[in-house]
Amino acid sequence: MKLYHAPKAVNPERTYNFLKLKGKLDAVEIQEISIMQQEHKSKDYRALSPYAQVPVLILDDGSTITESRAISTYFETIWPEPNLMGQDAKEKALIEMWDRRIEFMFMMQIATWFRNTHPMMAPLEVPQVPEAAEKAETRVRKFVATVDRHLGEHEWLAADRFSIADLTLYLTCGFAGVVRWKPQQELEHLGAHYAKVQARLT
Ligand SMILES: N[C@@H](CCC(=O)N[C@@H](CS)C(=O)NCC(=O)O)C(=O)O
Repeated sequence: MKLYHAPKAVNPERTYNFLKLKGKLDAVEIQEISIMQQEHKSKDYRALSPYAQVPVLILDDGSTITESRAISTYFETIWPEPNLMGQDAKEKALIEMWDRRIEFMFMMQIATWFRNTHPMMAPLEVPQVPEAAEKAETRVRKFVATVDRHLGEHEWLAADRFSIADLTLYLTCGFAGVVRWKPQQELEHLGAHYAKVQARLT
C-alpha cells in the first residue's frame, strides 16, 4: 500500500496521524507530495486523484481511495485496534457525527478563511473573496465556542472515548494557525483537550 502525503496539510495529516495512532506507519509506503510546488496538479497525480487533492491511498491491487475519512475507514477495518471509530452502532454514529461537525464547521471554515485572505493561496483560490473569509471567520468562532463548552462537560468529543473526532479537532486547531488563530490558547477546555491529544501523538 502507498499513501500520498503532504506534511503540514490538514487532511493528509489526518490520515498520517490516524495511521500513527494505529501503530502502522511502517506498514504503508509514504510518498510525500508538495502542494506548494503544485506537484498535485501534475497529469500523473491527477490520474490518481481526479480533484487534485492529497491524501490518496493506493492499494496493492492498484485501486485508489481518496478522502481522508474514507482512507481512515479502510485502515480501521483492516487494523481494528486500537479502535478509533467506535465499537457499536451508537458509538460509530456519535463519533461520525462529531467528526463531520468538526470537519464541516471548523476545518472547512478555516480553509475558506485562509484561502480567501492569504497571499500564498492566491494561485490556488481564484478569485479570492474577502467577504467569504469574513463570513467563515464569524461562523467558525461561534462554532468553536460551542465545542469548548461541550468539552467542559465531556472528556472526549464523542461517546466518552478518544476517537478520530478528537484527532480531527486537534489537527484543525493546529491548522487554524494559518489564519493566526490559536483557539486552544484562548479557550480553556479546548486547550486541555489539545494537550491530551498532543500527548498521545508524541
Ligand atoms: N475532502 C478531502 C479534502 C482533501 C484536501 O482538500 N486536501 C488539500 C490539502 S489539506 C489539498 O489537496 N489541497 C490542494 C489544493 O487545494 O489545490 C479529504 O478529506 O481528503
